[in-house]
Amino acid sequence: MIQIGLVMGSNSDWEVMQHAARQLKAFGIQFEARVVSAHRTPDLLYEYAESAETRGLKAIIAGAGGAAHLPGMLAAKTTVPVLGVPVPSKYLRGEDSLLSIVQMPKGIPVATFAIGEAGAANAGLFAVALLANEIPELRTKLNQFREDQKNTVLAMSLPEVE
Ligand code: RP5
Repeated sequence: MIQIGLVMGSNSDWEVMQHAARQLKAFGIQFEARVVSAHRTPDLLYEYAESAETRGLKAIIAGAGGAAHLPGMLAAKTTVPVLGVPVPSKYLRGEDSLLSIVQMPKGIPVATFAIGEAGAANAGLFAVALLANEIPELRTKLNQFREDQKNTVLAMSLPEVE
């Protein structure tokens, strides 16, 4: 059963949003990846958000660039948690996307992540953590991921000064 929705405003967002998909896949999470544009396919956005709960989605990761209203509009139409990822934009490097996602007025929350790849990957990891509340094996995997990451850093060395 599909647990996580991964949506983005355009296929041009995939380069960034694939980093969320990679994390979900690494943890064996079933997800669906779709292009849903807030301003170009608003009816599809409504339909997607309205059916999210009955379709069993536990969270929706939504990435968009520019005036990035996709995560906020999804959140307006469902109480399934929405994780927003600001995708870097051409002229303002995603600062516009970040501000339009993070500055939600009181009442409709969107959990907002960093601009770009790190934000997409962390949104994926956050979705895993949400699911791990109900799935102990996932919690074990997540702890192992942290352990491996720690050991990678502990094994880091720096060059000698000449
Ligand atoms: C937004 O506009 C998308 O999320 C994308 O980041 C940006 C550009 O879209 P394209 O012109 O590449 O389709 O809707």
